[in-house]
Amino acid sequence: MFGVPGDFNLWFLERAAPVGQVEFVGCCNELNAACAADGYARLNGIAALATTYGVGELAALSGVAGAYAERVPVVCITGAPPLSAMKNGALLHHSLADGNFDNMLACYKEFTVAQTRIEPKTAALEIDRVLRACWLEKRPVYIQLPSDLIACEIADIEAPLELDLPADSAAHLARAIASIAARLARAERPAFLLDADADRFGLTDLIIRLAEANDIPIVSLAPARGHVPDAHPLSLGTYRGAASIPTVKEAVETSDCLLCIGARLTDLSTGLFTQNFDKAFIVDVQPTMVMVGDVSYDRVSSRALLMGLLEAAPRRRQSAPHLRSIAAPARPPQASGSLTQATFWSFIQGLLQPGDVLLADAGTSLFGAAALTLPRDTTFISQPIWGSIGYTLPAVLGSCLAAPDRRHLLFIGDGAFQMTAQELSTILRLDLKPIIFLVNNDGYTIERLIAGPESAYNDIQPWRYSQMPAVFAPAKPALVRVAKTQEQLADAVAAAAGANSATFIEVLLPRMDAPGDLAKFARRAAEFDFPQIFNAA
Ligand SMILES: Cc1ncc(C[n+]2csc(CCOP(=O)(O)OP(=O)(O)O)c2C)c(N)n1
Ligand SMILES: [Mg+2]
Repeated sequence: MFGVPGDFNLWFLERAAPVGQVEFVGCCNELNAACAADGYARLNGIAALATTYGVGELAALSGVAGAYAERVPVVCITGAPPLSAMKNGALLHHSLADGNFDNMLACYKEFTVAQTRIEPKTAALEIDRVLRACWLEKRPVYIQLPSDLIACEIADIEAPLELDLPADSAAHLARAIASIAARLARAERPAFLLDADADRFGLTDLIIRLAEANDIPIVSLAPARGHVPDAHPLSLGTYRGAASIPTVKEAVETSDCLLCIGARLTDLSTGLFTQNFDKAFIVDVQPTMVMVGDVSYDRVSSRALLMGLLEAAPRRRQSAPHLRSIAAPARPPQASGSLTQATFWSFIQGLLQPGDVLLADAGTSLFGAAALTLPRDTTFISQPIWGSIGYTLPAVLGSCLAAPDRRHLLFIGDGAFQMTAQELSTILRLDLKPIIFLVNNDGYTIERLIAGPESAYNDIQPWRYSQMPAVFAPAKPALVRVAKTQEQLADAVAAAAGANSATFIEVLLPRMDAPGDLAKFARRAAEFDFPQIFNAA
């Protein structure tokens, strides 16, 4: 449980921590706590956020919305004023002093899948209802806990929380399986198109088994990066609409049976809506329903459907090996010279190890990291939909706590770092050991590529980043380096391998340099956002 205490939640924290099953991690602010909970839940399945009424919970809201958009289960618990005071409309601190105590819950209603204000009579039922929704829908929920209810006792809990999905409709399930199996039998070019849901609902292994049994190639959308190992013979790569590599584009766009798992065709996932496939060939698998062409089957859970297909689908003869574009082996970086985006990411490629957790913040970091070939068992954490800069620094706090034995590599821009920098102090306080690459390119480069390359609004105050670890945690060890050249980067990384502490490497990159085809993407984003200005030009 990540959060910040406040008078209305103090006794909740007092009671919750000694239970011994929940560790409370105090963060510097609530936005960071929400992102840390999100990072933790991505690896360990679920996390909680504890805030105080009004000031705390509203500060967390962007992080909670991010968890909603990216489909991450976080239980948000707010300590609220005493029930009686709220019912009487008392003019309290942390409220608008207008007697309204419904506004916070109303805000959270927009960004969570279930909400409740705990009252004595319904507490047991309501807490279970909301936790169940969080787990089953893999999205945030909101529990408002009035401070005076902390002494309220409920009857003993007799059975563990029921966490099964509501029963499927056997008839719908059977018809959906038969219909998809028939399509698969006819199909000459079936393909899987995976989104984040495949991972969130624990379906990836099942999908791989189904793909192997039927020789179906697998393509991922950006949010599913890293879920299927890049080295798997059936894994073709990431679909990005017109910007996809030819093998991926062809597999998806000429497929006559495209098995989409939770696919959300967002701007970033489709290279700005340049996808080109026929709806008639789509099987759209959602958590509790499936659309086959234009026929929908509700009360069909994705797991039961995939299991059914594994049994029912006719085994296809192994076809010729799928044309995969194997990433060119990373060129060993030249030994000398100033770093560029190209030489930096090529160096990072050579650094990756199986089992790494990679986090990449929005900005050039996400575009550079997304193009890496990932070794097996890599977890890739980013916010390709919500895209809130600064998310990854608190997220690495959460991911390190969730998987302390794995190596965590964070790539974050200077602009993003300035958003949530304080959480470096919590990372150091807890003796966590991520390797942080602070990509310092003197401001908001990704925005400069879209508009205003020289405009002051894309400038930021340069901080002396390498002194931050000492400022935030003077008594804690941290390996700190600044790398402007490839030798310095290589030295820093070699030192990190032997360091028994967090590593903080400030990497100096040119102001307008961008990885891969980001510059092209940025031009197209400008045309999309400001058509009157950029299409006319
Ligand atoms: C919370 C939030 N505020 C503003 C933005 C808009 N925004 C997107 S990218 C960006 C600049 C990122 O700069 P930096 O982190 O330095 O990355 P760079 O592209 O320079 O490597 C901004 C301000 C955002 N995505 N999120
Ligand atoms: Mg920058």
